[in-house]
Amino acid sequence: METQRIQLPETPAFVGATVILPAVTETDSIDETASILKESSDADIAQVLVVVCDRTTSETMARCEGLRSWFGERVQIHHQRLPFLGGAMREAFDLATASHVIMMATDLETDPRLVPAMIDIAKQRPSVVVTASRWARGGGFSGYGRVRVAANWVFQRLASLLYRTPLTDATFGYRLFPTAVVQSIDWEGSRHEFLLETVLKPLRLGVEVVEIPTFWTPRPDGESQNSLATQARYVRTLLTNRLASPDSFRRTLERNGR
Ligand SMILES: Nc1nc2c(ncn2[C@@H]2O[C@H](COP(=O)(O)OP(=O)(O)OP(=O)(O)O)[C@@H](O)[C@H]2O)c(=O)[nH]1
Ligand SMILES: [Mg+2]
Repeated sequence: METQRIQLPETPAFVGATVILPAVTETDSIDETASILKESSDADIAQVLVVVCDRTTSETMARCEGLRSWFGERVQIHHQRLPFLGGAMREAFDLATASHVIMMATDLETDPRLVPAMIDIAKQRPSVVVTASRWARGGGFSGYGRVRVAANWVFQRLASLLYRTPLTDATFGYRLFPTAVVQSIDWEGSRHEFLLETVLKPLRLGVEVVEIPTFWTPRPDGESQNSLATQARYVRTLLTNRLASPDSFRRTLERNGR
């Protein structure tokens, strides 16, 4: 058996977006997300990829089904096999069919009103990753807690130093990617540290990442699935992705040498 590393392909144009919506306990915030996306970006959304898990409540499930009233046949509800948020996103990346994929949440912490700005950048520069930053000028936090904001700032400075990047928010899981890029990378993270990995690996592979400011406000309903123990995993993700050879981030294709 021969193996071959996948080259990062070019993305010549924005053709449409796959919006990934992971859901566990959200209710009204799913409807509000849908309403904002429909109003602002309907023509650009080709696929709405909802990811649910065993812990997704029946009320949340019903709201996810209700997305069909907004987006019709474009909605696909996927029940994840791999566990946790990283597992949800990794499976969604492989199911995405549009030219670009938007990784976001259904708890309104990833402001859906930013989607048109992300797509505008993708239309002009289809090969770049667009990432939302709470630390960029014009962004910010409300209700995040002083200690958490301080710890987040220290971590962001460390990320920026280690990866030699002017980007200001490595941990926020709100990004647009060329689909071909995410499908060419060998992802590892299983929990929320995966969100960090999604900027570190593209950066080390030389993909251009541009950021736009966003303001973070806490979720209006449902519960966070992120814990302190999960956040401790971010340090390991930051270090291992810095030390590894970027070539090892590319997926391998197994080929029969016949
Ligand atoms: N399908 C699926 N969705 C998940 C899982 N864990 C979290 N999510 C969803 O992913 C989104 C972000 O998760 P949160 O737990 O709010 O994480 P976070 O916003 O990064 O962390 P906090 O700042 O603590 O809220 C939400 O829409 C969750 O419902 C999971 O294991 N499976
Ligand atoms: Mg959240």
